Amino acid sequence: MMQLYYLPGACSLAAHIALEWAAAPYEALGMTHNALRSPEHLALNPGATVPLLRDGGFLLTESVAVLFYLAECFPEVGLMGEIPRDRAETLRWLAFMNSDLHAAFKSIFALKRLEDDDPHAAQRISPTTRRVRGYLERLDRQLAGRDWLTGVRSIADPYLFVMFRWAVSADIALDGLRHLTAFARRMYLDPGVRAALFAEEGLSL
Ligand SMILES: N[C@@H](CCC(=O)N[C@@H](CS)C(=O)NCC(=O)O)C(=O)O
Repeated sequence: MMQLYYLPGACSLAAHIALEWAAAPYEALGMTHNALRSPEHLALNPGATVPLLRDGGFLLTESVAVLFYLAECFPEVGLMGEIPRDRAETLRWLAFMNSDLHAAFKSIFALKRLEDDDPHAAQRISPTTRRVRGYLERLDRQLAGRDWLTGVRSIADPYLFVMFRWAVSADIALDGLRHLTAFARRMYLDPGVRAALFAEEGLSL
């Protein structure tokens, strides 16, 4: 049985949802920041990050790789796309979110942690916040007329859902992003999403 190591609400939530969508037999192991840095865990996962997926002797990190692996292991669920162009679209949006949006959120959250002690931190948040808002506008435009980011449900969707939740927790203005907020509402009603959220945060909505 696969094991997913996660931090509640972190990027690992995307893999958690993908496991639910795949109806895969799996075990979700909730971690803490300290537990990730324990010597036993560092021996498995020297980067001390989630998601970490364990499949027998195979240990895999990096959200995009973990999501891709899950889509490949459960091809009947069709979470990657059928034809090369659909699969490329899935990777296009995953790459955009992982390298641009996720990275920008990381700086916002790091600056917010400094905000109380460092007067410059607050000033440095605004440009990154504007950049994130621009990325979200791009995602919103892509979702116009589509229920899912690429047009069909894929592993890009749970990643987008995590990015949406981070936007809410980072107080990014979401006004006017009606396609994105409608997408998030649909995701909150999805049984797989609800199961993963319930396991991670005890949220039933
Ligand atoms: N490039 C990695 C980044 C993973 C990452 O930064 N994960 C964060 C949570 S979203 C983490 O594990 N942080 C460790 C910690 O906060 O202690 C990926 O895309 O999976």
